[in-house]
Amino acid sequence: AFVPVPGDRFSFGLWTVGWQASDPFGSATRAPLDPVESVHRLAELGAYGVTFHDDDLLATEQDRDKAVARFRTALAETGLKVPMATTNLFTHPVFKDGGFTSNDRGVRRFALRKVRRNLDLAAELGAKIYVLWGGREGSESDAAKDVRAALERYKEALDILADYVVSRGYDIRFALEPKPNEPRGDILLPTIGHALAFLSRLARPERFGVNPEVGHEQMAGLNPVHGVAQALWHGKLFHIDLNGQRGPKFDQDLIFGHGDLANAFFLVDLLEHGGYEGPRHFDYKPARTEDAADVWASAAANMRMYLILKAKSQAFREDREVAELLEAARVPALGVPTLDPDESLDDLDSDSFDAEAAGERGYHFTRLNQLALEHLLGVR
Ligand code: 3MF
Ligand code: MG
Ligand code: MG
Ligand code: MG
Repeated sequence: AFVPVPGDRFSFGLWTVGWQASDPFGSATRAPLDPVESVHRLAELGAYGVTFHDDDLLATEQDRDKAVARFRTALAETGLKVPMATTNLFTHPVFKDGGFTSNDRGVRRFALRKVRRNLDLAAELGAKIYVLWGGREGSESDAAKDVRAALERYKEALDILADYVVSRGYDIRFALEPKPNEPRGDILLPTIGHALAFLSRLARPERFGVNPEVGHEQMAGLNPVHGVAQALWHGKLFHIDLNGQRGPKFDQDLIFGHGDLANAFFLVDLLEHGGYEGPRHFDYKPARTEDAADVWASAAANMRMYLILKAKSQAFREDREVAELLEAARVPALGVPTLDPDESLDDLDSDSFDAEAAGERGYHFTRLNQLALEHLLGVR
């Protein structure tokens, strides 16, 4: 049980297993990983897909053409798919004040050129989603950035990229990835809500959705289950970055479920029953303490954890006592429209509703939550 197969649609970024574990206070603890090895290892572990930033392909082979050719061969040998690709607009010093929203116009033009080149490759490799994480689109000082101008330039860049994709006939949609801070003090589009509001102002809003990351919402003190549910409600959950985080602190990128486990349980329940059909993408970092072999144990742990939580969520839903408690808690009743189709606000004047009695009635959410946690703990 809990053995992943490609049908589970698990995917990993090359930058996850390939992270060499350098952090602001310490140098790398692991050697660079050949993307070809990552593709083979991930396929052996039962993954469905691999994703990449343009620069990830160059980890061990500096010649881009050769690197791409070797990557393609590995994909063909393993059957691994490329459901998503993205651009690194954050590592090189040129992007220290951002890419699309750098105060330097030359940098903004360079950033667009870098994205275009990788978009072409993404289309060739069959990617359907292109993620845009604006890691350095932000500031440390409010004097340094005209936020309204920055949003205007952000929109300009995304409108240009959407036009490009349409003009080339690419079957690609974009997913904005929110993050509140790190590496910048404040990052533009810090949460799912900000991103959803922003994308509605783009010239081709239908081409844009979000790629929420579990830990990024938790860094902002927010509940990813609520944010992801809202993205689903808007029809905008194009992709997702699954990982773990323990409260509002630096971006931990723990293994999925190794942060807030109860939150991970309800997120899996939402993804499995809320109509999300995209890949289950892990954006985690193997801990800095781990060696080259541990990396693969950590990759496997993400998928195993998801499958365990999926089974637990299924058992929770099939439990008769849970069904009764859901009913008692009036959870299904929230699906009923508040007015009948032929009613208007005036008709409520004749309602005989007893507010005192309703105010005294309990919702029994405690028993429901306890049952969910008991399923999670495996005692039911
Ligand atoms: C940083 C991230 C990014 C994005 C990636 C786009 C390096 O916190 O989450 O990973 O996910 O750039 O997919
Ligand atoms: Mg993260
Ligand atoms: Mg991240
Ligand atoms: Mg991410």
